[in-house]
Amino acid sequence: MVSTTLKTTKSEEIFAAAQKIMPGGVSSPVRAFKSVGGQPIVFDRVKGAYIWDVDGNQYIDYVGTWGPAICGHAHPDVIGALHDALEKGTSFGAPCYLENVLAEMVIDAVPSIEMVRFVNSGTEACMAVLRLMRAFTGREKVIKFEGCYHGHADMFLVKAGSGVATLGLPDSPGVPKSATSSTLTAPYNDLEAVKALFAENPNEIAGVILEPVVGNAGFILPDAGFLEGLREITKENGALLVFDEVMTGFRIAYGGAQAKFGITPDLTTLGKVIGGGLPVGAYGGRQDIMAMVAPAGPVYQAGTLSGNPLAMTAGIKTLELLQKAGTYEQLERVTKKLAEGLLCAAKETGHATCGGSLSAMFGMFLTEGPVHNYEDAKKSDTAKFGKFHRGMLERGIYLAPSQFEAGFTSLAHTDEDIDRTIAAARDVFSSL
Ligand code: HOZ
Repeated sequence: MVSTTLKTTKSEEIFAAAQKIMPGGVSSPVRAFKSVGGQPIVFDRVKGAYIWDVDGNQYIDYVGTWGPAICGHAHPDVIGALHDALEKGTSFGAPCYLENVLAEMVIDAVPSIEMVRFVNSGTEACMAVLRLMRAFTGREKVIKFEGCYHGHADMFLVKAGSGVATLGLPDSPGVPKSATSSTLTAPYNDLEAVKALFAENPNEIAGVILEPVVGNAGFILPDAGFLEGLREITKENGALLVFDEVMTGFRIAYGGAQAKFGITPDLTTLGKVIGGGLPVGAYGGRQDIMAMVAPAGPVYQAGTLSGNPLAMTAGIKTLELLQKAGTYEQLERVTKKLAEGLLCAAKETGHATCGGSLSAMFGMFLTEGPVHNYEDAKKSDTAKFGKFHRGMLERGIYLAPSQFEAGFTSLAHTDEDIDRTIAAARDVFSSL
């Protein structure tokens, strides 16, 4: 679909050149816009709640670099701290006091985390946590949920969300059967399916990993009792419960979804917000489990850039900003207003829709709903979503280019931004 009102000549030129030198023209699949049609815009700069593309168009941003920009893009305090840190060097590959500072902040905030290891991405954190789950329990099998995404490591590319769901890909070629033969799957929000897997695999399941609020199959909330049920079932079976809070950590609440819902897993993975926009991941949890990680214990995991001083600096400053009074109330209020406004705009113009928000995360499916799991999410009208996405882009609103990704707000989004977004949605829905 070619845009009629948006001038994107430079974006088109750059993306055409990119496609000749990088697979699909991108460094990560979803941003290529393949599922929504049209070409991606090429970013020039970001600030607060806004993006400017290389053609000079301005957009209100609801992707927030896929989660990290919770304080708004290029927050002056984060940029200032980074300037100072840059003067001291860009990478140490050696212990650095900033790691202690961020580790203590994470341990203070996240109920399950007594010790933490920093890595460079959410994918790395999930890979490492799986090895640790297996080492600690002496068991190989793991349960994940359909549509949940835990990075692109072999063992997790089974019925995965995010780009795999967006592009409608089968489980990826190149992943050996042996890598996924121990990965069991269940529908999200289905405790009976989880109980059945434990019954069929007695004393073989190391643990259950999930997004406590799903963001990678679109925005899906856990049903009442689901997280509690998983906590009970894993305990009863001597298995570990792992929350992948790469998206939800410091976003759903300062202590993550586990603090919001009052359910404490054994281990947690983090990313995005704790890096303040620089590449970071982390995994942490019970001290007796984390003590198995090398060099304290035998479970190997390493990284040259792990604990990088710039990433630690951006993370520390971002968490400091989030600690200010009223932060999460503001995020909750603005996001609720946005989600309710979008749903209302769709319904009043005759489009089936469902969705909602929690703190600074939101989503809308173009189906009657309700959506409790990935099968429900797949009933969405993705062709209509593509048209909606393009219409919003043409009106200066940048949404995740996939029906199967959650949306993110920030402290920089104003009521005026939200009003403009809802008005644009009403206009687009009226035209569909
Ligand atoms: N994991 C990101 C979305 N959940 C990837 C986005 C991208 O492909 O750019």
